[in-house]
Amino acid sequence: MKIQIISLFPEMFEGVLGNSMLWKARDKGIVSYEFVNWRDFGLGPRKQVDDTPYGGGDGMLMMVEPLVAAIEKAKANDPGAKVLLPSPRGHTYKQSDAKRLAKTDKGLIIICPRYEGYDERVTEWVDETFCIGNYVLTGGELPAMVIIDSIVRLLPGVLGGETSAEIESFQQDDKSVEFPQYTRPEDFRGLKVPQVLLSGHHAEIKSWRQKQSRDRL
Ligand code: 4FV
Repeated sequence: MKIQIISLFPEMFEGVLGNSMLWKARDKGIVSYEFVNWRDFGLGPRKQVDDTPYGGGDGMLMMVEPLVAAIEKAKANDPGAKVLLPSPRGHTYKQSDAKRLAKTDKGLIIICPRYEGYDERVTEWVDETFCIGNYVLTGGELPAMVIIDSIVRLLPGVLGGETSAEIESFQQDDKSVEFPQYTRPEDFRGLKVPQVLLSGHHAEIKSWRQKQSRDRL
């Protein structure tokens, strides 16, 4: 899977994409991360990429021209890629979206907004807009990292035990959270591991775990 990231701050991704599973996935050739710096498409001598909002209002907006130029550059690299835009105006991003996007054989182009937002006309070049939560961030880089992490870990060959993704939270229905889990020691400062988990009775363990799984609060 080719993942292209359009950002003014590509260096922000080094720590996240350069470590652990996301790095191993790249190392195994399962995914590639490429950056398109949309400053390169800025207008005029000062490579302008933002401007004041029509109709007034505080702050600056991302201009449509530099951004569409950056998207078209990324599309030229991967014509079939899906263009994703993290934004508070988007659909709430869920595990089912991660599963669906991980299953597509298409590449991804993820835009990372900055400033107060973007010129709405850019959405003509966007396939899906996602909101990762009802709070406001300084930029789209963190939402992009969240989306990338949630998709890449589902790609075949990334997670160690292939099955582990199946039993985890939100996997079946975007709302059920997985059962609580324990590991050594059996007794930590008087806090004991539930006896059933030490019993070896798999059927009892299975039903205990089902009872413990619940919908997210
Ligand atoms: C956001 C979110 C988010 C809004 C203005 C970036 C910021 C700034 N994106 N889910 N919540 N974006 O807060 O996706 O440009």
